[in-house]
Amino acid sequence: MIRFEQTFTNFLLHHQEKHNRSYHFLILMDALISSAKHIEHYYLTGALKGNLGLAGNVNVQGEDVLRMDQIAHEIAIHYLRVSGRVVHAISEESEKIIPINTESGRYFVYFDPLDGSSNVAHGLPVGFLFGIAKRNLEGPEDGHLRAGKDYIAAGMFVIPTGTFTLALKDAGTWRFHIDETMEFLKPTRMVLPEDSKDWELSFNVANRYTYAERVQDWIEQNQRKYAFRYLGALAGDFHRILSNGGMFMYPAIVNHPDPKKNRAQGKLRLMYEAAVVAFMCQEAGGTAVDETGTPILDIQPKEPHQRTALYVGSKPMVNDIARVLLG
Ligand code: FDP
Repeated sequence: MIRFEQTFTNFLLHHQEKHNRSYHFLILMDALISSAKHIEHYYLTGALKGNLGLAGNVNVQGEDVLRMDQIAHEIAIHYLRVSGRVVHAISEESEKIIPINTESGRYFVYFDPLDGSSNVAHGLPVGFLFGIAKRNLEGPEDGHLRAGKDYIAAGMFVIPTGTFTLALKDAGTWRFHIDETMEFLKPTRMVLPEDSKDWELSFNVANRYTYAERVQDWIEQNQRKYAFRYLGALAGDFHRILSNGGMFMYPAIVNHPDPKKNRAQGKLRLMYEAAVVAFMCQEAGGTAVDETGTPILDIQPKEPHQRTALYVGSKPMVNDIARVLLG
């Protein structure tokens, strides 16, 4: 007997129909899925074709640009453009906001097409993360940058593993798997497990002594209770937390022996990293805060590439560290 699973398209069509929504969002999602499949193709053959190395230039944030970063950015912008549904996009790979269809576009898309650069040379998992907000359809639209609480959806592809996770506002977080025909299938609702037996803690241990003392103390008191996992690519690490529960954190760096290497504002980008996983986490029953204990989804971005510290995962654990952070 052949076993058939529901396709992503079928799932989304039913979702839109049930909530009396337009088809525009489907066209946008089709563009993101086409982008992810295309990026995945380049990534899988990257080592063979020499695409996993440096592009030879440095971006505005002072980081070496990888050839795959450029390819992934170009692919995503192409599909977003032809969708006709995007007002403007913010990409990790472009300093400026990218105007796309400023007249009749309907959505704002904030994305990082290839997140987790230290894994690229090895062909190991990276993420394509995105958040989506909607333009004001009732009145004038000033195009201001949206906080995570104003996203209507957020998701991530873990490339090249063939997994895709999408959170829809007030409708849950869903995981899909790619099949041999490159179709995403089998919607599975993700809910963070309440039972702490499988909870994990995920952070870069090498940074541990550069964190604020109160964070170091919290780690000291809690580390023995949990398994420890760190892949070095937010999408992959957060993928595990969504399944097993626990917490991923990238705290502010305030005690580095070389003060120039401190990152008091945190490392991760608010609009296309932290708010994306915070949105997925909230829809799965979890929560996320920054270094001051403020909910990530409440932070109003002031600029496209704003950074933040991030603590994201199971509510009891994130609330516990938030209490410490709030002092
Ligand atoms: P990367 O810098 O390697 O692109 O901001 C992105 C990110 O990866 C995340 O995906 C990842 O969780 C984190 O930074 C890894 O940083 P460290 O190498 O400092 O641990």
